[in-house]
Amino acid sequence: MTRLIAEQVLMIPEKIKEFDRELIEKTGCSLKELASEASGIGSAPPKPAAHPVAVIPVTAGQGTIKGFSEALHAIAAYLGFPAFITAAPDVSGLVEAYQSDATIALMADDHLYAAINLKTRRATGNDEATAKGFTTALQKMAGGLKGKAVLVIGLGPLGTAAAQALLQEGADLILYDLLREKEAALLKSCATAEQQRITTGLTLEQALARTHLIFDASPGEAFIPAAMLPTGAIISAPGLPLGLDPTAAQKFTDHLIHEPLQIGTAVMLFQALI
Ligand code: 2YJ
Repeated sequence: MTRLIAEQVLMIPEKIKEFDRELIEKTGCSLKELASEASGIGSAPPKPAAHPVAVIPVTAGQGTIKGFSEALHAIAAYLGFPAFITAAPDVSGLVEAYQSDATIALMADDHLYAAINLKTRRATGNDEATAKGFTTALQKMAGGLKGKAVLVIGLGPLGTAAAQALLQEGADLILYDLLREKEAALLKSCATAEQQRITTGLTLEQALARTHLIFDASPGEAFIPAAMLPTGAIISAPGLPLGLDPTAAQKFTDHLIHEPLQIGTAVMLFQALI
């Protein structure tokens, strides 16, 4: 995931209810239900109220992002976790999290955003959690993915994790990356049975002509015009910024999930409880 910027996260606390309402409209699932299902927590209902979450600001690298810790706090609190932002950042914040008896520490530097269960030592990363959450969202919007072709655009860590999650859901894959060698590398890393369910080497236009199910994990901005998208397109788009151009985003808004932090964070928190 590209480094977030303040404008992408500042409104999350005040818009979280509205976000959840829209998510329910589009997927039939609330954030809590979606994250619970995507995390694989199974039938045991998660009990967030019993697990305090410490959000630890991290000043390493390019430093803190205005509104980032507040956004994580708002997401955790919305899901029912007793959440707090540590008074001190970094190592002192981690000590504070332990001393406050927090179950989960949430923190991110410029390379990794992780949730760590301080009691069980289970650590979960944002890429895998985001891939799982947006795959579940796509599956809900599409009414299932088994045997259906999904185009994965952008094969960085998030797109690669998405490809794995989609294969697990039984989808067939069309892989696309501007760096074409990434398609071949990902194909090669898959088991033989899975390779038979994967298509590579198409242009973006050819790929979009073959399926209406799209997972946009690319960091490219506005390179997909409305005219390139098939009728009935359904798009899960955790990639930042959005690959669809503004007209396309408007046209497909009812079948488009695109947000910077909510779904991934929610899945990380539930995965950390397993
Ligand atoms: O605590 C803070 O405010 C900052 N240290 C947050 C940094 C947030 N990190 C990012 O946006 C990185 N892109 C995280 C990479 C996650 C990999 N998926």
